[in-house]
Amino acid sequence: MSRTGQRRFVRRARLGIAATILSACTMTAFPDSVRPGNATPVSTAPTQPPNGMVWVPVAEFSMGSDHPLARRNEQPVHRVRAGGFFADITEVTNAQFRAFVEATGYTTVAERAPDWEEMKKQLPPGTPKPPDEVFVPGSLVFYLPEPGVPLNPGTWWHWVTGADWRHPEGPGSSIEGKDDHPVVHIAWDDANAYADWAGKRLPTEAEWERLARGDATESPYVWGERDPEPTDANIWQGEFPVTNTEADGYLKSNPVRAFPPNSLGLYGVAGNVWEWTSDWFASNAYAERIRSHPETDVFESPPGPETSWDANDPLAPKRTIRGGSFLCHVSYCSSYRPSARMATTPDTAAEHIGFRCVMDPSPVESDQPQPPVRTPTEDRPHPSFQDID
Ligand SMILES: [Ca+2]
Ligand SMILES: [Ca+2]
Repeated sequence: MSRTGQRRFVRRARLGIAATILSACTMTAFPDSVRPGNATPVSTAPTQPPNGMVWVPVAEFSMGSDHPLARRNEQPVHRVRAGGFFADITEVTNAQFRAFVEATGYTTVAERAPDWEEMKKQLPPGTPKPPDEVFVPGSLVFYLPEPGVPLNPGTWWHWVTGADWRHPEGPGSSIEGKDDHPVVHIAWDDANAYADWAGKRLPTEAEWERLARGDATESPYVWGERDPEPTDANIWQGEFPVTNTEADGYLKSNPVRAFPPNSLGLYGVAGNVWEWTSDWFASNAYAERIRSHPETDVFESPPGPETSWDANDPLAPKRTIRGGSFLCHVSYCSSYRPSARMATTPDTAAEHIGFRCVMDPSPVESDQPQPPVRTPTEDRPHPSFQDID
C-alpha cells in the first residue's frame, strides 16, 4: 500500500472508530418513534424565546423542489406541516462553542488521535500497524485547485493534520477575531454533544426546511423566486472551484449576521456553513415517505428514514446536512436552496460544516408531550469517510 493509500486507509478507520466511540458516549440520537418532530406542534409561542432563539410557528409548505436545479433526492415534492419549536437565530458561533468546551472539557472528533488498539478491532486480522505519523488528529480543509482539474472533491479537499475548530485551516491558523463566525470542523456527534449541553437538539430535515423557508413556503430560495445576488448570502461567485471573485465579500465563512435574515429572522439558512440535521440521509426518502403513506395529503412534521441509504455510496451510512456553504456555486452544488439535501458521514468534520439547534417548548407551559427518552446508539451503523462537495 502506498503512503498515500495507507494514510487514506487509516483515516477511514480512524474516523469510523472516533464516531463509534463517541456514539457510545453521547447518546444523542432520537429513535423515530419518539422523535420530537412526531409530536403535534403548537402554533403560537408558549413563552418568550430563549436568548438567541426565535419561535418557528407551525406552517404548511412544499417540501422538496421541482426547480431546474433540484436534484432527484429533493423529489417528489410533497406537503408538510411543521413548526412549534424555537430555533437558533444564527449558526452556532465560535464563541458559543468555546463556552461549551470550557464548561465541559469536550474534545471534538477532529481533535482526537486514533487509538490503534481500538482501530485494529475493525480491521482484517493481521493488518500491519501503519507508521506513527498517521495517528494524528486532523480534518478536511478546502484549497483552491489548479485550473483545469476534474470536478472531483478530492482535488479541493485536503486532509490537514491539526485542523480543527480552533484552527480552521490547520496549524498556524486561528479563530482570533472570529468569535461571531460559525464554528466549523464539527462532526455530527460534536453537534449533538453541544446541543445536549445547551438543552437543545438538532432539527429534523422537515424542521430545518420549515425554519429555513419561513414565509417562502413555495419558493426556490429563502428570499423568493429570483436567482441569488451577492448581497443575499455567502456562496461562491466566479468559476468553481478555481476562481472566487468574492463578490459577496467572503472566500470562506462570514460573521453569522452579515447577510439579511429570512422572514423569521433567521440568519445564514442559505450558505455560509452547512448545518447538521438529526436525520439519516436516504436518497429516496421522499418517494418512500409517499409510498408508505399513500393516503396522506399533508405530512405532519415527518421523521427521517430509519436507516441511511445513499444511492451514490450505499456502504457508508450518512446524516443529512442542509443549507449549503460558502463553497456552493450554481454550476456544481446550488445547495443554498432550502430544499437541497446533502449526505455526509457522521464522523466527517470539514471547514464548511457547522450547525444550529432547535428547542422544544416546555412541556409544562405548552401542554406538550414529555421530552423524548435518550437511547443508546451502540447499534448505529458504522460510518466511513467520504469526500463531500
Ligand atoms: Ca463567498
Ligand atoms: Ca448555514
